[in-house]
Amino acid sequence: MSNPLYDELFGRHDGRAAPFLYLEDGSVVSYSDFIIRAARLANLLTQLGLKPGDRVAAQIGKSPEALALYAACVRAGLVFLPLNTAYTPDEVSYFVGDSGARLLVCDAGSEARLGAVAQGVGAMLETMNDDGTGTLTRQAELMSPVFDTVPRDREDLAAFLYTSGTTGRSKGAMLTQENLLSNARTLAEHWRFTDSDVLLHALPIFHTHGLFVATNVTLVAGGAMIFLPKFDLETILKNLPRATAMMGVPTFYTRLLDEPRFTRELARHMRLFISGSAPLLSETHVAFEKRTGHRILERYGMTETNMNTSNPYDGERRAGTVGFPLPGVEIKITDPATGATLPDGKVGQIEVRGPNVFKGYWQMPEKTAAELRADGFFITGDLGKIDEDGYVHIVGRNKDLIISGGYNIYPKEIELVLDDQPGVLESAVVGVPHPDFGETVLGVLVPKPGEVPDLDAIGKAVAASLARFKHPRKLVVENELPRNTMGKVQKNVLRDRYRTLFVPA
Ligand code: MCA
Ligand code: AMP
Repeated sequence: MSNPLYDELFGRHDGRAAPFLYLEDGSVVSYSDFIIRAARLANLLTQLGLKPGDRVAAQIGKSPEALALYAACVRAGLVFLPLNTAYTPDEVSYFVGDSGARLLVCDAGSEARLGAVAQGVGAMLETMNDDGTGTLTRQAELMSPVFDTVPRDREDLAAFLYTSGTTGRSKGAMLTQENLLSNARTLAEHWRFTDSDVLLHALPIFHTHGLFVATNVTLVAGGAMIFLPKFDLETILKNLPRATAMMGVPTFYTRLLDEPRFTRELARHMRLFISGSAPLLSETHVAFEKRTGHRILERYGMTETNMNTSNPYDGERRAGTVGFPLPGVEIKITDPATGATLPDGKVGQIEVRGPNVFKGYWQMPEKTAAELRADGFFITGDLGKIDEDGYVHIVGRNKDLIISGGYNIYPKEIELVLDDQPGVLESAVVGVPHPDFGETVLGVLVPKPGEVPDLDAIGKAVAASLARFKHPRKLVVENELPRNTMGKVQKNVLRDRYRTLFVPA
């Protein structure tokens, strides 16, 4: 028996001298070197006592070793659980506890704080720093570069990715080998990736976009990546002439357009710019084409489903749309009340079915049943329509979600913290337009009668428990929240009221 995901993404590159990663310091990691690093790590993980199916949680920076840890988990049949490096120990504690992770990997600077977290749930703790050093790498160096790949079935779990929910409690999306592999193959073919491609990779590798789209597509095609720790404009400008493709969130593209040194000449060698994770404004699409001659290819996906739709490679890349369902993926628009399929042109909830759709939420059968229908269609929570030419348009969300710079933020999670603060009767958190992040977080507080909430102290309390990107950029006080006749808070009224807070009207 084989290990389809390992064999196709990594195994077939064994011994290949071709470059895989170009690093910022000028060094290059070849495929063969990468496979050896991953094999040593796989040996170590096995020696630590981890068994196929065990979860490995990793809150680590972006390095070749971090990527090798992902490959090692796939090879050893372990479930990889990457975590946003911005998460606080409180947040990490929930993910590690809920997933039952047997190993937590973090950087040495977080060891003291996360040691208690790991101990609390009986997980082992090892370190891996931003530069790839740490206890895990040190021990791995002593291991054999040969490892017997653990056989896996396509339906076996390969990864957990946590995604927040409207109730404020994050859910572990269980992704199988087949989910990841089918999508990577489809995308590589659809976007024409080959072993001549060099992808400019400036996304984080703890989310679907940077790990399963950008990295897996490169691996399937056998290409290389310019592997940058983060999106830094200067570094991007410097590296663009060496790249053939880039994937990014809309903020990448608006930041590039704000920079006069980003010219047609600089983008001349590029074959493809892809955008996703948040809506790309039509204006950005148009301005980008005017500046560079390239039409950004927008696609649409989710943590639970990987990628669902994409604009065409050869045909018209239509601004303001997310293109067509990918080969093998079905999309339908349904009535949120009845679930009945709606005709083209009508707005409803977007549902998706295909080999890309996840297996369910870890240990949450009710939530799984509520979103994943028995016939295999997943209710995305996005609202959209299909136009007369078959292009899918996303027109809104049927879920209370803010997307800031490509990061998802569920207001409920922040409201729960705000509601707990002294002097606060209730709160509402909404997303308002932001010139750099697309949307940003605004917290609206209603004081208890006769009390004046201390906004500074509230800001500190939020900072102690939630990741920085979730913090409200501003807190405002209102006497009461607007409600409809059913008593439900009208967030649209608040969004309208504050829509010019960060962008002039
Ligand atoms: C950083 N900060 C943010 C964000 N990122 N605040 C709100 N939203 C953010 N996205 C904080 C920083 O901690 C910092 O705090 C301050 O904002 C300004 O930081 P700055 O230096 O401007 O930010 P940056 O480091 O340049 O990061 C911005 C970024 C980054 C490049 C847009 O957020 C990013 O790489 N986003 C990509 C996220 C992503 O990969 N999403 C895909 C999810 P302070 O002021 O205190 O210093 S997967 C997905 O959505 C689906 C499946 C899909 O379809 O792809
Ligand atoms: P996540 O939970 O991080 O997987 O984010 C998935 C959500 O991001 C989707 O449900 C959409 O709301 C949003 N999204 C992803 N790609 C796009 C896009 N191209 N346009 C608009 N929204 C998008």
